[in-house]
Amino acid sequence: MDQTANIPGAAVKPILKVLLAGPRGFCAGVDRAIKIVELAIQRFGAPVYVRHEIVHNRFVVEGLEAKGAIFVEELDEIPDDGQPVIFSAHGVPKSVPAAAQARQMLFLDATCPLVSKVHREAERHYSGGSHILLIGHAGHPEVIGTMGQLPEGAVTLVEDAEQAALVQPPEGPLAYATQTTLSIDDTTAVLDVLRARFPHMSAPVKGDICYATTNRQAAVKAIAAQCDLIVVVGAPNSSNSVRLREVAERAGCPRAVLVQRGRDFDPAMADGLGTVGISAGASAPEVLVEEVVERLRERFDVRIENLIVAEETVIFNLPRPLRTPSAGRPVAAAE
Ligand code: 0CH
Ligand code: SF4
Repeated sequence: MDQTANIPGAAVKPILKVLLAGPRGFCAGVDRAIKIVELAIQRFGAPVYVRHEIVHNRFVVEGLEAKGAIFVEELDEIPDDGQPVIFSAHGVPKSVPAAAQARQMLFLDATCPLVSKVHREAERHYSGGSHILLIGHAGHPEVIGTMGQLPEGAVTLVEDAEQAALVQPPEGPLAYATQTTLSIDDTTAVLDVLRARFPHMSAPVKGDICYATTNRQAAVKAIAAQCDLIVVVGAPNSSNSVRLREVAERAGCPRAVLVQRGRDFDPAMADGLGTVGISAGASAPEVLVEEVVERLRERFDVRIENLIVAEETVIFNLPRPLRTPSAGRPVAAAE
């Protein structure tokens, strides 16, 4: 019962069902990457440099800046002050640790182990003589990192089904790899075209789209048909978050929006609606989901329900130099 119902003069808020998609928000790779920055600041003192946003979320980045992290896009922005640099969760081309080593910089690699797995598999196929078709989005740091595991010309980027129909890889064996955060349905469409053209193309052992991407998209699909509006909490440069918004609309929700946090969301958007769904990208903290719910409470008598399609128990080890409380300063700490 709405608490304002018995207060004379108080407006009665309309009831709004809010359906929370689960899993949503932080994945194990994001959790690990943020912990690496926090522990590095504790271990080495501020500043700790981070190459690229550790994950694509301003709130996370600003929180780490307040603790002593300095974010840069390239290593040449970092002075030779002996402080460590951390590579973001999205992965880096091989040239980046090589440049760090050449400058005798102390570095820690926060690349998600599932992105590193894609790197290793691409290398394995390449050393077996295959040309690699990489399905992904041009310019995304994960794509730059994966392409940069191999020499120039060893990988051809395929962005969509149209490009899949036109791509002309060199003669000889082929293998494919993908970005970890793609739309499962879009990737299936691209692969259908590629497989029809190149039936002998080798595939990743278990698929490259990660468990977190898979589960978050499945959860959004599960709520989509019941929702009049879906709010995805995430950043516009967060590939997996942008995909969740698209998945929501394609799965039958009439409208889906991407918002960074509560203050960017206008709750009037839900006027006249019965059910609003909420999800969050893998780089969006739960506190930002709570902000959106609070904005809805300003205007509605919110009734929360959860729809959880999978339990997640994945945890990744920290890089070795950060596993023990004080192992001293490593020279180079890639892992
Ligand atoms: O979804 P993208 O790859 O843009 O990255 P994010 O939003 O920082 O989420 C974490 C995934 C990092 C690498 O898979
Ligand atoms: Fe790793 Fe997947 Fe999370 Fe990316 S989205 S950091 S690949 S678990």
